[in-house]
Amino acid sequence: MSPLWRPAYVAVGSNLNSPRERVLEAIERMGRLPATRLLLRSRLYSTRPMGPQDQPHFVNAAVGLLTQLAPQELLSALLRIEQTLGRDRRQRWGPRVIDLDLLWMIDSPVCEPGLTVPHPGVSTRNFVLYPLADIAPTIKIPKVGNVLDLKRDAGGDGISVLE
Ligand code: A4P
Ligand code: MG
Repeated sequence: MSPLWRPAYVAVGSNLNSPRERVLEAIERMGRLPATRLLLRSRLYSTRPMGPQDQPHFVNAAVGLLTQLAPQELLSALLRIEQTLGRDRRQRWGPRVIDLDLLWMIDSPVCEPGLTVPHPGVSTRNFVLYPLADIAPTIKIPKVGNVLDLKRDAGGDGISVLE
């Protein structure tokens, strides 16, 4: 753990077992992580699935944290929350009770087996960029781009505000 508090952004997605409630539960649990403060939450979005289409629409959101955890420690905490909510990993891009992706953490690029930050999906997915633009429209992710530019380029196909 570092004495420094660093901003970190996490994408939240669910399309099983009352997705809206699962998203809110995951957010609530992130707010209770040690050495971590939940500062910002985006609106909730209803989004068309990327990947297999024979699955329900997703609810997606994003949160902004301040944390003293290292990226690996934060990922472990996120994976524990996924397990608590009953995540089971089967099909790639298949339906899921909860998915928590560490999108970006300031000054902490990581490229190692099991963890890539910035998350490779952040640059093109509108279900990530719309929520992220709610809470961090002005940030520039190094080697990826400005969130608002990325959001504009991704377009709003299949996405609508739920709340
Ligand atoms: N991992 C590596 N880097 C990271 C990171 N930055 N954050 C590793 C989180 N995890 C990271 O993830 C597999 C492993 O990725 C983790 O164990 C961790 O060590 P996973 O969530 O089990 O795999 P997955 O989700 O099935 O595959 P993938 O490619 O990660 O899928 P994505 O990118 O998470 O996309 N459609 C809509 N509308 N909304 C969605 O939220 N989500 C997905 C999943 C597909 N379609 C969707 C949505
Ligand atoms: Mg994931």
